[in-house]
Amino acid sequence: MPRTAEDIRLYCFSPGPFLAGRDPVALVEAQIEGGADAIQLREKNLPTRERLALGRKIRDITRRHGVLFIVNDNLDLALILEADGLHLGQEDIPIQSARPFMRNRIIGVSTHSMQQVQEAAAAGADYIGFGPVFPTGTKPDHAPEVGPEGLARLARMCPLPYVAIGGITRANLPEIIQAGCSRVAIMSDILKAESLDEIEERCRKIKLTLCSSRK
Ligand code: 3NM
Repeated sequence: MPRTAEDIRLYCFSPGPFLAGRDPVALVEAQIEGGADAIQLREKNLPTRERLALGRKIRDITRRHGVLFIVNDNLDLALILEADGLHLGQEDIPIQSARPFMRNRIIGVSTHSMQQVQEAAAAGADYIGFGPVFPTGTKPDHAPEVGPEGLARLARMCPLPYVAIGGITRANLPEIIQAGCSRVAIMSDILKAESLDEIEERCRKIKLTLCSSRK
């Protein structure tokens, strides 16, 4: 069972823009059944109260399955929901401000350059998200792509567990692994699947590929 950021291989999400009229809890459950190690509550378009209500349900399932539950952006929700971790973007509150509240819980940070990686490490992040590796429609106005080359450079210097993110698919996963990375965060290539079974199956294949790579 994953306990720390170190243990994460497959990092998944609440459905956000990929809900398409389906049950968000079932979508999360399918990803967990397929082997997700962490679920991030990322619902930028939901009003806070609805985000909190969905967060409660996801907290319940992740706890039952022993999967890490991480809240994006909102320290208040992370605390109310007793999340295992908080994920911060470059424009969110700094790690130093969140740390006294999160104490020995996980704090992750989105980074898009080596300088941001170094700053996150110095500020005491437990893991970083690094990307976008490839172009992605999921995050409008994203930073320039770092590419597999950027990821390979990171692999040589990164003092923290890092999760590759942005445009990662089953098709380009070998390039990520080739770059020395064995932790990925994926939204669209999993959540665009039409059925719950297919979501589970995609997760299972990705997880197996990650776990059979050595790093
Ligand atoms: N953060 P998909 S890219 C949430 O670069 C997010 O920090 C990114 O979704 C970053 O797997 C991204 O559909 C979108 O590309 C990930």
